[in-house]
Amino acid sequence: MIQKQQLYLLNRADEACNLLRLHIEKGHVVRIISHNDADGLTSAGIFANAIKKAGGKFHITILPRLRDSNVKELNKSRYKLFIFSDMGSGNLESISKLKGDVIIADHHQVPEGVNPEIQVDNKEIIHVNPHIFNIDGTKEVSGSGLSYLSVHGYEYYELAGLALTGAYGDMQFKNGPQGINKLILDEGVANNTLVMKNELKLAYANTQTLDKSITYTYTPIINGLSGDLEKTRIFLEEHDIPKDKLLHQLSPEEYETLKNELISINEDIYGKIYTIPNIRNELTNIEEYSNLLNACGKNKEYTAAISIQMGKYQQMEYAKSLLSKYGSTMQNGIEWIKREGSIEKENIQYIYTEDKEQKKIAAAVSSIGIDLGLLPDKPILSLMKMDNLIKVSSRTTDNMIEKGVNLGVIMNQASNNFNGSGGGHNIAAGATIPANQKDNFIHLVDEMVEYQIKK
Ligand SMILES: [Mn+2]
Repeated sequence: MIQKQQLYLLNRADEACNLLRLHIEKGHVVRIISHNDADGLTSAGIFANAIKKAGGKFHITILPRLRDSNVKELNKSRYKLFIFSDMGSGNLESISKLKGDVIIADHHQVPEGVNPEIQVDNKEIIHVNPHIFNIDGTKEVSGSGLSYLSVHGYEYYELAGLALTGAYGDMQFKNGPQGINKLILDEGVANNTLVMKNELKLAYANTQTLDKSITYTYTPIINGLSGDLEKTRIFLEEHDIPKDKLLHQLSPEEYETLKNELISINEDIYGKIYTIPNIRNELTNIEEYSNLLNACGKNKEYTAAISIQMGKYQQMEYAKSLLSKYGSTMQNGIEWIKREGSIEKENIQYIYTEDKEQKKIAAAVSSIGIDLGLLPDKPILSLMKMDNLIKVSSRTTDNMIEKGVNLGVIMNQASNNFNGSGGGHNIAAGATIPANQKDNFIHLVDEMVEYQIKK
């Protein structure tokens, strides 16, 4: 059943599709600007695939963060249609000054006090954002889902897999797909472009040997094994399961043993997985696909990430090596959290790093640290030093959201207070601040969380 609010959003996305079609028919090169995480990369991949299939041309730029200066720079070019995906809702004013038509497919919160319905006389700006229609953009649809909806008029249902891959990357699958994500899943299943099956939910199962696959699994947590390669190897040895095989290479007996043993640790380890049929083995599992793209993004290998999505696999082996390295860097990150913990304030906690490898995984391990019980359940900031700036990534849990915490609002307001910038979702948000304001920023965020909880 499609709800009324969802229908409004779908109608808005259809307007975007009509505008895109118009520009493709006129032979315009479409300018796509998207985010560097798995969600942003699949958002760009969905638009790129759709435009190519429809006979059009595109030019993609992937950015870690959209600044007003990036938007200004775009005005020097003569594109007639700009698409911002998984970003843009935080930069409506500068985007409204662009000379061409605009589609924004973004699920981030619009900053407080800004009207999301921008109207400019001489051009079209179509803002496809769930928050405008009171739909939860944190759980029910991601940038990739909105991108999928924005090309939905073309009926390229084979892109449903990428839509869910991005949503997974933004951690929208904690309780299975909901809302718009569920609609996309159902549509994919109905068109045989997505398949659901019951399977062990091991990370990287199609690309990593079992010992690593189990160690690198954090959703769900396998207590005693997640993040601990040594204990995982002992566990496999004890049960006569070869550590250097891939999951699908196990004999039926070995598979049954592994399945039962893992279920006895955490029953959530066996359940529904979402797969894309008729694609290379490494990309069948949307979770693994998402991790692969994320690893490319973290290493700024955007061309690899986009070309793999377009079915060009020259850089696949390289992408897999990045994924493998990412897995071991994550594991080192868990060791780091185990060893040093976080620095606790009254209402929040934080970790700080200047190390290049740790910066890649700080945000991810901070929330896993909470899931593993290594860290307390308080909102966590990961502070990463970049020259004169500090990049802040903040995460919290559903439990804290229920108590009133909204990190998107806090990152936006607290960073503005120190001449920085920021925003995002209630559960995960980011900011950039001048390095010399670190302690003041932490103090302010601590107070703001206290205020939100007490309100
Ligand atoms: Mn996103």
